[in-house]
Amino acid sequence: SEKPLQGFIDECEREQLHLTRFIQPSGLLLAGTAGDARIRHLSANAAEWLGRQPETLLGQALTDCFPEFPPDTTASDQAVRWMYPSADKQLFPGLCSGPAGLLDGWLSCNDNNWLLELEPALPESQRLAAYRPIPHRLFRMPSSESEWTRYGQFLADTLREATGFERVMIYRFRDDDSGEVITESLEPGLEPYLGLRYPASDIPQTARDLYLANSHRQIPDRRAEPVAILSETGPGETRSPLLDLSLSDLRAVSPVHLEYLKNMDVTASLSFSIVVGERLWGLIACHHREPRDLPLPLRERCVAMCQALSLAISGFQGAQRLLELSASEEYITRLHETMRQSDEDYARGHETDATPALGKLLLELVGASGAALVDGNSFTSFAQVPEPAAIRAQVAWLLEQSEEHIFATNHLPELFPPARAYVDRASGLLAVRVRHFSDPGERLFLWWRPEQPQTVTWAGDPRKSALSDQGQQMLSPRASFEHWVETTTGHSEPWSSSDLLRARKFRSLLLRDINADLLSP
Ligand code: BLA
Repeated sequence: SEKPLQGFIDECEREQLHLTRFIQPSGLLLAGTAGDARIRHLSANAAEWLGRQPETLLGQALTDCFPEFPPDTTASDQAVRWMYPSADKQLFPGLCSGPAGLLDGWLSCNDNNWLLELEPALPESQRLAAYRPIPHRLFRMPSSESEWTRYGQFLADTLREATGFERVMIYRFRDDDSGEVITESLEPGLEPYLGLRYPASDIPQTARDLYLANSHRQIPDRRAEPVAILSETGPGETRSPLLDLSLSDLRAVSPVHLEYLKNMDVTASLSFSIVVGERLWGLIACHHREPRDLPLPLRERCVAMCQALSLAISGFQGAQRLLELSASEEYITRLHETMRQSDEDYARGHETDATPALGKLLLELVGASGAALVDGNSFTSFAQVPEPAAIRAQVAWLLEQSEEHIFATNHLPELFPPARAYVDRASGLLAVRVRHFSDPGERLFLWWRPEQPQTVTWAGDPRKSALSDQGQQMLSPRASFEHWVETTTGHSEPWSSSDLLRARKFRSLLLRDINADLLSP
């Protein structure tokens, strides 16, 4: 039934991923409280990697245990450099060595904890690959759709070569947090995932938040046994101190996600976050059926490539917004003049010949197929619109709905069931209210868009994003990624942010008029 599934998904959303007390065994962890050099947490595999017993490390100052740490600093600025929150993780190649050889260190610190993660150093044989410059092509911002397609494919292919993973996907989030594979590079013979849609619940919000703080996440082998973290309980403390693993790359993987990877036949996963304007725009996800552990400098080189993409997207969106803004300026001015003309004609009791021009401009303002201008009880409509009675019913519904100045939906029939009778004219509605507090009448602009049936191919039935294990009381992520085709009806093309911007600007011009009229003698 639906209930336990929803409960399970809620539980996933509550899972405190960053507070797990385990790491993956591909490295070791030393950690302490921000601002304090004492080692208070240590992964249980430290002895095997460093050749020292945990008791000789826990409670000691990190700087005493590693006299060489941190390199490149004088004693006086040591504390400032590394034990306080900083925006960037720091890489220390070949920081120390132990029975297993040379180790690379990775240091991070947030408001709660500093973390020093150690992993096998980059082998000599991979140095050339790690220090190869990033292809300069990636620093050039594409400007057309076809250039974007080529750019994405080039990045995915380059990452597949650089990582040796079998599959590299650019995975883009949509407004409803579901995601779509928009670009893919894969080893010949594998089934493509290009174009597939995955539900939002496949990546809980908590995991998304961690991607905002981290540029990548590596899972070298989902079958690897996690390693516990030992903590030092200080004098007078009854419980182990909190350890915040938000910035850790070794952080053990959630059991639910391990199951998910198994169901997808993935053994190693490596993903990079694409952050645009503080928002997680998407992920670049790499899959491999065999275990695969990429040395830190190689991962960092891939991160730089992914950040070039993030910057290119930001740059493109910014440029696009400026273009739209200047184009809409001119447009809105024309519409506004026509509007005034028509109002003046009306006020003088003249027949107005501005009406057809007004209709055309109104429709083009936001790319609608029908529009209406409602003044109190009367209205003028343009092109493909619902019946007069249906328009009145919509207006009444809208007015009792909300006080918002702007209302937009691309699925009106779902919110307002009578609209099911005319989906061909009004599956999408954009409404703008213009009213001054001293003005008794309500003026509304309505725009409609027709139904546009959409076909989405989901990787598995999204309603079964979680399944109950047969016979067991356990719930697990869905086991089937069989294609599941959904056709949505009663939906229109959504109103874009620039449609809404134009509507909003138009509204403010009209309001300015009202104010000017009120002030004029
Ligand atoms: C994490 N889920 C993730 C991650 C991805 C996905 C990319 C980030 C970790 C990683 O890179 O492996 C999902 N992976 C995908 C998708 C594609 C892909 C959509 O390759 C498409 C091609 N997962 C579920 C359910 C829950 C869940 C029902 O399906 C819980 C309700 C949880 N997913 C879950 C958790 C994590 C996760 C907890 C975080 C894992 C971690 O970082 O420890």
